[in-house]
Amino acid sequence: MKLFISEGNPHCLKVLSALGVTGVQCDVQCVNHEERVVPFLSRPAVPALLLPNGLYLFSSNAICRYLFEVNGQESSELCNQWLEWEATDLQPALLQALHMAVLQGKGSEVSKVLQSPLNFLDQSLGKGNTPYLTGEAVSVADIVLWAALYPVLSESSLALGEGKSMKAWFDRIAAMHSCQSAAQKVLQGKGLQGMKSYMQRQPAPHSNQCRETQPCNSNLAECEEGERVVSEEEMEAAAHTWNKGLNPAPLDTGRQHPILPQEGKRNILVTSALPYVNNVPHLGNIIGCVLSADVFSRYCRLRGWNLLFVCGTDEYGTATENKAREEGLTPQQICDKYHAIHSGIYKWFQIDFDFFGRTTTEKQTEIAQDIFWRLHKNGFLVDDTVEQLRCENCQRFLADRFVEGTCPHCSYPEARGDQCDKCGRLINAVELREPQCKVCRRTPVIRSSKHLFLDLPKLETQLEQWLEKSTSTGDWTANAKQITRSWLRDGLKPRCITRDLQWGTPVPHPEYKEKVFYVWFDAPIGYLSITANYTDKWETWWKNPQQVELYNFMAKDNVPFHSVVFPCSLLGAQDNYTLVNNLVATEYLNYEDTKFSKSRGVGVFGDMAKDTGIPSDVWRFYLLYVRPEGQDSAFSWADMALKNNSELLNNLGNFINRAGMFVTRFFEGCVPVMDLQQEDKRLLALVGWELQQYIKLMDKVKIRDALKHILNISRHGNQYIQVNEPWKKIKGGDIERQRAGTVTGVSVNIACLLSVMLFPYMPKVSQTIRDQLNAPQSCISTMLYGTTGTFVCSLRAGHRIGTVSPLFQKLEVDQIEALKKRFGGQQPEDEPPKKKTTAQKAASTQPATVPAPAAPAADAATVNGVDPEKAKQLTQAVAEQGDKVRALKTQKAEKAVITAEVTKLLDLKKQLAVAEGKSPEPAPQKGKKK
Ligand code: B3M
Ligand code: ZN
Repeated sequence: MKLFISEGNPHCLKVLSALGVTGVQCDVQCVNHEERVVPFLSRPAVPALLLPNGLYLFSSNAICRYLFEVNGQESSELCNQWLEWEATDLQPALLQALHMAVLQGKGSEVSKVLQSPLNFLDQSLGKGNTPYLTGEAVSVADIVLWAALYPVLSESSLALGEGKSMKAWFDRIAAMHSCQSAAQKVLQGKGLQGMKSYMQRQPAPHSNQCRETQPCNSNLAECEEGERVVSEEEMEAAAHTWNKGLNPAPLDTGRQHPILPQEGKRNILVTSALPYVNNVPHLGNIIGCVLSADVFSRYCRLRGWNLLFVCGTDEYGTATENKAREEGLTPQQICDKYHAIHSGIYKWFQIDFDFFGRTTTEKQTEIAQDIFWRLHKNGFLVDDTVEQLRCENCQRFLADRFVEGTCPHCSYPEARGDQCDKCGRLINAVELREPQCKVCRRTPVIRSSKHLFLDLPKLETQLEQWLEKSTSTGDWTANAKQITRSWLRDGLKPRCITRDLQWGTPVPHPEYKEKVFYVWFDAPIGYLSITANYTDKWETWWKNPQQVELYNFMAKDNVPFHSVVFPCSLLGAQDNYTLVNNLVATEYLNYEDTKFSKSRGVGVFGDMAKDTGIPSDVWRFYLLYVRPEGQDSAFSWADMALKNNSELLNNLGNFINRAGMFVTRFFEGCVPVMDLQQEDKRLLALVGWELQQYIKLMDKVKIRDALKHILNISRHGNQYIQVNEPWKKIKGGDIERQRAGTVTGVSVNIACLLSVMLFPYMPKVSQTIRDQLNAPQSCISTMLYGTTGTFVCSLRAGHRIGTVSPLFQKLEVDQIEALKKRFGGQQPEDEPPKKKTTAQKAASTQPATVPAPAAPAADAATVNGVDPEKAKQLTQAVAEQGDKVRALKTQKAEKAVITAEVTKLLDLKKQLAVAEGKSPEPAPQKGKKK
């Protein structure tokens, strides 16, 4: 028997799960989506099962049923009924939902499409009161439904699966090992994104699908753009609000430093992960923390909340020492140099910190040592002796990634200090045979050294209680919750907080005089010390959980340190610290179809963005438009040009410019009198609704989703202008001219509203619009109204606007091509490609999500099996896969997942060896590497 599957195909998830659960013996072959496995079918059909007698099954439910039957489990009538329901009722809705989420970026609207089938499932499970759909044991119906729903229910950003019974059922099946590994195999750990290429090949679902299964009512968003039905009541309410005008008590925009918590106000403390000082941040780093935190901070200030936004460079640690060695400077000089570079970059990106500090300050020493002594006094530190490798030549202890040697298990000569890339086993650096210092290649010696450990097991219960509260009352992104859960699930172990280094905060304990704090113990304390360098009253923020709401922004690899380790330090120190209430973690941003890499010169780094000639606001817009919110995403030049030209220029800019130009040309620069008709009121209601969605999403830090609602407003506006043709009506009789006036007046007010909504995303453009409209300062109070925000007339009849000019410029194809070439990672022609050290490779932090290239095929470029082009690709793939493996470990992913990725890595290495003309097996002797 042979089962044919294709990657990213949700139906294959069903059959692979069924295969795993039943344990039926069967070969599995992965093919392209287009592969014609079943020769007599007019269209390709995957999955397909070739039976021993040469016949085929090619519908996923039939295959699953067959596998269960082979295993002696005939399906019951109830079971068949569920399978029918899945195929006829659930599948069309799922197809529509996946289409929206995967291809249209409308993840936030998926719940409308799936609500009714999910409710049905939940209720049925609730009524049945059995663990599985058909009783006490798992049946083919459970597997089929689980697999069908897995892509959407496991994606927590879609916010589905609220039904308790359904959730319990789903988790029960998800816990089965065979289902997990099937999901990993099909979606490759990429979530919905893993289905993209499959979805692109599917016919678009009927757009009126959701109409049929579930009629839209006015509380629901449109199923398609512009289709939202607005009720009479909504229209009247919108017109009423509009007429009320702006609240005379405007938002106080002046910021008085130092900002301190205020009684009776919402006091929000925002941090973004402290960027490592020893590197220039790339776009992925920028969107992951500082830019996201900036947008949210700007939004909160618009809402009138009292907010402090702090950040700074993370300056201590081995990486800084190494950089100093590389550049021939002292660590302090490196920090000074790069701190200035970071500041410059963030300034250019208009990151509006209240304070941007650094971790190498006296306050840092003071506060870190205070926390240390408290932990010590409270009995949360334990000591232990650790054997470590020390290079006497370099005079330092070697961190795992700075040592290499022969694997004690498989004798692979290039094993790293933490793991062997050949056999995949984890290694303790001191177990390596013939270890070498990677810097000088001498042999290090084993030294034992006493270290201090934070007793996490002792703090675990306290931590869990606090987590329970924080995650249920605050906004934690799904990945943050999941990563934290998996750390706790594996049980906490004591963590070493000291290091044998010089460049760090000194450990004050007399027995550990020579040591410094480990960076991940020290760095988060930076948030406190940076605030302390901003104001003496820093404790009013950091020791004030009753009054302060803390938001931490970061990329997902930083999560465990912010959700487990640092909170444990603070809990153990027992000084009423403010702990994180909202943990906002992004996924990864890739660069085109690869990842950012300094060493390969791939990608745009913070300092280069300004040299592209593209304005900072446009950079911000695009990065926020593709913000890896809920799933990985990619920066793409072509897409950036497309979004600039379609969304900014043709949609947003065009609308705002037209509105202003009509006032200038037809009404001598003064806002005309507006006499609202049904059609105008309908637009006010639509705009008001989009504004409310924007606010709802922003309140939940769904920054990317909220941006789409701004663009929806200008789309409504453009349509409104297009239908009403004020440029024609202005030439007509009185009634027509008045109509032109109303349309112009309403439009220019929408433009004004847009300027405010844009403020968090594009601060300069926002200001430019308000300048062009000569808008009153009070207009930025729009979001102060209640909790939902309202759209009011802020530019009244008679208001004189300023000079209107275009806001955006087209990005031309050749311009983009040139930029793409410049940042694409091509080595300059005259310079031979540099061979990277493994340390450099290991230093790049973003895990890749790039699929490994297919096995090398002999082609014209291949000479004696040596294929330089392929080798280049594979070198990259190996580096990326290596990073991926490391990242999974950092995130403490499932062992099976890690093993699968390690297997891939080893396979890629073999392919690379072949492409380089070497033997795929590691060389028998070590020592050749340099
Ligand atoms: N510097 C890691 C990073 O930038 C680290 C963050 C510290 S936050 C306290 O990914
Ligand atoms: Zn050395």
